[in-house]
Amino acid sequence: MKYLEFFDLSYKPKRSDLICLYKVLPSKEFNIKEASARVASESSVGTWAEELKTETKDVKKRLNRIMARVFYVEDGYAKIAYPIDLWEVENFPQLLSGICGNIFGMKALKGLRLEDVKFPKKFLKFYKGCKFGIKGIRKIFGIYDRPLTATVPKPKIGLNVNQFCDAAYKIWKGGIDFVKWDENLTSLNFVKFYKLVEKIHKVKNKVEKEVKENKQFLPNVTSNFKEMEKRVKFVYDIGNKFVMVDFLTIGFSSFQSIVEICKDYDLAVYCHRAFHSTFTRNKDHGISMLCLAKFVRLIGGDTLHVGGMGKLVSPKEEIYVLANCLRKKIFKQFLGQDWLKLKPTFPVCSGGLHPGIIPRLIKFLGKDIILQVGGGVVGHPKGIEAGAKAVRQAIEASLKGVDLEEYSKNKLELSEALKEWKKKTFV
Ligand code: CAP
Ligand code: MG
Repeated sequence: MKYLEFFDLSYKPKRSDLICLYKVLPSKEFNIKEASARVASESSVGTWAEELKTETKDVKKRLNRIMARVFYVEDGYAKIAYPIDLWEVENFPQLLSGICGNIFGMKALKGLRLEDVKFPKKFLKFYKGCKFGIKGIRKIFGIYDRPLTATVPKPKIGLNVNQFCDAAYKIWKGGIDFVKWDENLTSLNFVKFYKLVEKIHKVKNKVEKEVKENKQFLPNVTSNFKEMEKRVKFVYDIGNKFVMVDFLTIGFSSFQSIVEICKDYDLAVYCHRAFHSTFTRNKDHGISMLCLAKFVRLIGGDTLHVGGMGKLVSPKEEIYVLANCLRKKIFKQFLGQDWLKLKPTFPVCSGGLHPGIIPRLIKFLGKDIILQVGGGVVGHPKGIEAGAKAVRQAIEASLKGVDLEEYSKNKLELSEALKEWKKKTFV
């Protein structure tokens, strides 16, 4: 087949087609029509050799039915429609091998970025999204009127079981809802996974009795698949309600399977996005964070990091789009998406957060967010418990619409935090 056969601006996508939006940067020998046609060809049924000896009449008929087609190009963007029969819907890795595969290495392009994917009903019916999501997680805590909070007992690696649990006790005591593992904390010779889960579970029970508030912890089960299965079962047996995974570094095959296992165990899946910046950051080549947010909501992550305008690159408008994609039933930006019955996934704001940053996040995202404040709690000048209290005070002030300085007048923890990090603006 000739490349330009994959370019058809008269094609009207079927409701059953999967649609991709690509930013296409042709190499200098090609124009966007030639380059985008190559993308549609190489990501579906085509190749460089035009006359294949295998293309009998029967094969040609089939190719015509399942080939991708460029149906829109404008301002360097191309929309490509992929017929549903090109996909083994139940097999998420196969989808990525198509729409995120060879095409990113083609010499006909100097850059290619997958900006958005719009899933047809057949995908939503199979994957069904998350089991808990915003409503389910709020129900576990019995907290409905404010953002939830999380803290990683920093340093991200370095505390042994007792030291981690000691920090966890203070974090919970001061008022934080979740104690979270860090993305690269799994099981090390001085902090074994099973020991830590066992011990922190006891600490959680102790604190809950003392403060009469529900507390949860997010054990990072990231590992090879067989070990992840064991860790998930262990967390379930101990009676915890959550697991955490680095959904990208475990790979989509494991992510898809771990989510299914967690649904069976009635466990909520907290998704950390470590690894994403290797390919989301470059605006001229890679895959957008919006695509990853759609993949997580579709497959069934109960929460997802969306950025926090702190120490890591996360433009305000991107956070807003990601939060909309995760929370709205009808997502209208970019290609849009009607999520049908899939539950909203909880957006997590994190990365260099401290009480001084909290009001602006609540102002533009509202209360249905989880605020992860690590260093901003564990580094508080008056101690960890004070750090946790300062976060809760900053949330109270934000929800009441009261200026932080004003609100901190009779709140030592908040005023100390503001003093400590007032100058801390991340460039
Ligand atoms: C934040 C964090 C998170 C980042 C992830 C860290 O700690 O635990 O992993 O927020 O980035 O290790 O840096 P601090 P993102 O609160 O101490 O900054 O949320 O953008 O996915
Ligand atoms: Mg971290």
